[in-house]
Amino acid sequence: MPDKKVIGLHELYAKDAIEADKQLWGRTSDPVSRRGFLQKGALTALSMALGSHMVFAEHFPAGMIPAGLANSDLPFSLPGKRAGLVVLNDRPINAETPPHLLDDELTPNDLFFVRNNGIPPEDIDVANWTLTIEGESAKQKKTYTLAELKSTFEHVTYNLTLECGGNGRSEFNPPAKGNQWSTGAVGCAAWTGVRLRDVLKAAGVKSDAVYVAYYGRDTHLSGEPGKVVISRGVPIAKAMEEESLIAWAMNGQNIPLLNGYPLRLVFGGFPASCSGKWLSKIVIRDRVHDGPKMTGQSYRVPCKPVAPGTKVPDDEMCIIEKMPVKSLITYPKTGAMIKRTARLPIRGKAWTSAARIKTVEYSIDFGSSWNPCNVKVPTNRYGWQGFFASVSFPQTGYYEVWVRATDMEGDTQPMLLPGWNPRGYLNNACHRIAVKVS
Ligand SMILES: Nc1nc2c(c(=O)[nH]1)N[C@H]1C(S)=C(S)[C@@H](COP(=O)(O)O)O[C@H]1N2
Ligand SMILES: [Mo]
Repeated sequence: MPDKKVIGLHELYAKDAIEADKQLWGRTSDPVSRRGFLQKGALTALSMALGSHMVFAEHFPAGMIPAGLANSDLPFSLPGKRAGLVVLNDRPINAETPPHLLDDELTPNDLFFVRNNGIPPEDIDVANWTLTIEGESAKQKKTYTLAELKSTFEHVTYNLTLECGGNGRSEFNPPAKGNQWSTGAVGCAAWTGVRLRDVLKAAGVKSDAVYVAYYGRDTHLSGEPGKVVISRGVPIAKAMEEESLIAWAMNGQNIPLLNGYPLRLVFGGFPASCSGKWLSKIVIRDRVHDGPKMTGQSYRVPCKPVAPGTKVPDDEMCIIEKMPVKSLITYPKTGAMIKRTARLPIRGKAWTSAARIKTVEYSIDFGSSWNPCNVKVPTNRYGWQGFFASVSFPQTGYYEVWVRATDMEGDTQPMLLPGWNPRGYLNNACHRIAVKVS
């Protein structure tokens, strides 16, 4: 087990002063005027994070965050989100979570990445929010208010990982157009709602049903009223899985506005683009859905591998369904420094669309040899799994810690970039961090 007292950087960034005080000093005190002693574990973590020993630690004001750890001073104003997210774009809003801020077992709502294709709805009237089920393959059309939805169907909660299909795009060469996500278009939350299949069954699913798709209440960037921003879907079998949700809560709270308040779909294991936000309509289709961003090259990869830079005609592009196995090192941050004699605790998350993660391994010799990590048991399928290990280094110098996850299907992560594709999807190459040992 990792040392419980080793405090993740995210926790230092995350908590308010009083909370940070408790974490660092083991007691509550006035954050500005009181002083106390850093606990040994906290000091180790701090020193590691700072890259050197904190001299005069006993004089460091309780609750204050060391300047060496302070994030940028840029004003940060995404509603419901915390400083530390990296904003790629503000119209539409796109923001990703740096790896060290994904260290929590479940991603806090205010750190969950945002991928918007349009503008979130304004003036949401929750009391009058409705969800309609219809489509060629629906036996009848049904409309529910939020209250009706909540009182009609069984409530369930699952830990579900959402990852944008374009996560990791920034590494592809030749580059792909679109948001240049590095590693942070991913998060895992406990989602509460009703099962999509219960709601579909209540409307009645005809035997010719092929696809289930969504419409949301966000507005197109053009401002054109009624113009659909994005309308994607999943094959009927995916819609019928027990973990496929229509959710109104995330980690026990309302879903943040930017993540789809008050209602969204959540499908673990599929590209997050299938998980429609600000959900207002579900259609049961008798064909593969053909809404905006479902056709052409969107969220598709070449059906057969192509050479980097190849132009691929639409009819040779296949819809992305299952997301590949992947992992992230969430502690320490890249650039960590450590003494030769110390062991470096590492932690991270691994996820897959398969039943679960089988193994996670780390390498300190650029993939020549691999050592096992301890992997936590998932609460349910599609919830990410924490892993940890304690790493020692044979001599001083520069190292990289690489991590590789393998799932129950036997699929594993490539060390180098996987297949190039025109839109830059599905990069599940091993995550790596730099470590300096002195
Ligand atoms: N209505 C609507 N739903 C949407 C989107 C959107 O722009 N509008 N973006 C999709 C994409 S591409 C992704 S990756 C996920 C992102 O979910 P998040 O912003 O909650 O992280 O939402 C999906 N659902
Ligand atoms: Mo996405």
